[in-house]
This record gives sequence, structure tokens and C-alpha cells, in this order.
Amino acid sequence: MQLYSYFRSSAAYRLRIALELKGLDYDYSAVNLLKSEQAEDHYRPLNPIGLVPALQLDSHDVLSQSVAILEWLEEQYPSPALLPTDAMARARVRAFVNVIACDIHPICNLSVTQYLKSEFGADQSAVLNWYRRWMSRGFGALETLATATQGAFCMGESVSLADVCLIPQLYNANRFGIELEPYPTLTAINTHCLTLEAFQRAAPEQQPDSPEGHARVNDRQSKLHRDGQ
Ligand SMILES: N[C@@H](CCC(=O)N[C@@H](CS)C(=O)NCC(=O)O)C(=O)O
Repeated sequence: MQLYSYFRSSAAYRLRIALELKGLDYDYSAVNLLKSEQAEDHYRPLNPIGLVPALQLDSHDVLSQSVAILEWLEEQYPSPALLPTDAMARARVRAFVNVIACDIHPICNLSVTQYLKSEFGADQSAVLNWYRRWMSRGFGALETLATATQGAFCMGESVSLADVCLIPQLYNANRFGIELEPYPTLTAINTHCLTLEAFQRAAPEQQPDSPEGHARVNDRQSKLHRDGQ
């Protein structure tokens, strides 16, 4: 499998976590959003809307839309399960996922905030207010949903797609300096998830296209050079 990703993309980060939790091997193809590579001719056929992620299978079929891909992974690789067996509990996980994937993420996307700047003259501080406005509304709902289950994870004591989507969204919130104190349950779940290896391996700074990843590759190359390999 080939994952088309950008280290900071929270939608791609969801997939990296799920792939790690399920112990699936994949190759990483970096799509640099800051260079608009997602809109280039070589990438568009993989995901016609021009957003990351996309997942190309060994059969060469390509999947797009992170939540659709998460559901596909769950169907193809059911163990460990990231959806509960009970229909009501599954609906709750999906509702949590949709607050993130439908109500928060699309309106805080790079192309949306670039449009706010170019078409409506928003400056960086107005854009930050925009992020704060929509993330706060969403996190308020997520805090209520997660508090109701009172577990180590969003939906009780088992990791689920809710956590897979929450942790990247909290990463975004931290990047934009969103105050997380009003969400103690979400913060505790974040701390807990980040102790798990799958979440650590999927983290932005572990990816080959992150500045830290570049540094690791350069270190390795210098060492090979020094060792005459
Ligand atoms: N609904 C899509 C959203 C994908 C998406 O918004 N990706 C962002 C990165 S997290 C992106 O490619 N942004 C580039 C842009 O807005 O041009 C999914 O879940 O896959």
C-alpha cells in the first residue's frame, strides 16, 4: 500500500494511526501542501478533489476520503477492531468522527483559510479567530460526547475511530494555539493515546517529510558517507 500524505495533514494522520494500530505496512509518498503538490497533474488522478490523503492499494486501485478509507480498512482488516460490535456504540463512534470530519475540519482547511485571505482580505489574526471559533464549537461537543463514556479513550476503554480522528485534530488545535483547558477529558485522552506506540509512530514529527524526518535521513546519509558506504 502507498499512502499519499503530508506530515502535518490531520486527515492523513488519521490514516497513519489506523494503519499502525492494525499493524499494516505501507510506503509513504509525500505530497507537499505548501508547494500545492495536491493540485498538480500527477496527483489529481489519485484524488480528484486535490486533497490528501489517498491510499493506493497493491492492486493499483486508489481510495480517497480519509473516513471512507478508515471504514474500508476496518472492513478489510477487522482486527484489532476500531468500531464496536454494538450498533448503538458504532453510531456513537461515527457521530464523534463526523463532528471532526464534517463539522470542524472542512472549514479549517488550508484552501478555505487561503480563500478567506485572498477573497475577503482576512489577515492572520482574523484567520486565527476563525480557527478558534469553529474548533471551540466542535471541541465543546466532543468534550460532552467523550465525558459521557468516562473511559481512557473517547468511547470507553477501547481505542476506536473516534480516537483515530481526535488526536490529529488536537494536534492541529495545538499548532494554532487553541486553548485546550476547557476540554479536560479530551486532553486526558490525548495524553493517554500519545503513550501508545501506534500513535507515536504516526505522529507528524516521525514522518519522512517533516523537518525532523529530513534531519534523520540527512544524519543517516552523512553516517553512510563517513563510513564510506
Ligand atoms: N474530506 C477529506 C479532507 C482532506 C483534506 O482536507 N486534506 C487537507 C489536509 S488535512 C488538504 O489536502 N488540504 C490542502 C488544501 O486545502 O488545498 C478527507 O477526509 O480525506
